Amino acid sequence: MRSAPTASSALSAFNAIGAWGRTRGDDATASHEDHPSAPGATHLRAVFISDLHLGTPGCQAEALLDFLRTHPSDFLYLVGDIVDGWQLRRRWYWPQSHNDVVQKLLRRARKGCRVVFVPGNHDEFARAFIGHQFGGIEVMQDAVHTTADGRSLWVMHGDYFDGVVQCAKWLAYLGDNLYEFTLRVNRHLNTLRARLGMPYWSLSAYLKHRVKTALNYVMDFEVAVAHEAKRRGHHGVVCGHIHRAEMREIDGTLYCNDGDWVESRTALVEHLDGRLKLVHWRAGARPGKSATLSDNQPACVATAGVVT
Ligand SMILES: [Mn+2]
Repeated sequence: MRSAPTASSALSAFNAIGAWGRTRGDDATASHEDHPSAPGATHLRAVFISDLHLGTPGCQAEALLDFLRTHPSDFLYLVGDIVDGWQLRRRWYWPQSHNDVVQKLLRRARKGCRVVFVPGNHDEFARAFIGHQFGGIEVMQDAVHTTADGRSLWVMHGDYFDGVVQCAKWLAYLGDNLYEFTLRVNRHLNTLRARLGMPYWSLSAYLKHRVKTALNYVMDFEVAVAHEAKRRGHHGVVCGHIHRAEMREIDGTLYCNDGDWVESRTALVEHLDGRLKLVHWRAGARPGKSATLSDNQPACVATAGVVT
């Protein structure tokens, strides 16, 4: 566990990131401009994104820039793990495209979009700035968004629930292909074990058990988050953190997870009439070509939650 950052160390982290400290003059360097009239761009009421992990090679900044350009909105919620302070401290990685994302967010705030940043565990340094603004971006512990049709959504990252759900060290989740691969490895492994006179040991059964534990964790997380939202008197909740986009009712509370921009490239959007949708941004997708997932369809079946 990390101790809470002091205001000065957090400030230097912010300054180190550089772009955050600049609130003016970013137009000059912004290579990606807003095109509100981009063909196919739909004006939305709200956009929720999280787990961008800027500052890591895994961040899909170019796809995100494409997505942001074609999804203008009145509200933009940055639901945590936007900048990966943990990784940046270990190894500096800040390409131009990551700068462009930050410039784009600042620009959006300047152009009248209400941008709210709810820090997560990877950008916990920003928690020292709760109640402050950076270039028009409001930093908040958590937020409440009221949809056009009057629903109250509690917006927070979700890492608080790690402790609640009592997750042991995180386990990797295996997709189907990898599972098939383990079955093959298992066969060879046991041929070898048999040759060495050792008893049969099922690698696949072992891994299956681990995967089941991982899936249980995701379920427990979702239920815990939804119940807390209900306890607080909200109709629903929007969170991130486990990198698993989802939208479904849990005991009468709407659970929304906006996914991530490391693996699944997903966002939650609210249309002008209050309809909520998960959007999965496809590789090379052009405006209007993104897949809009239905309300109860998981965004990524093959990839699953990784708590980071
Ligand atoms: Mn997180």
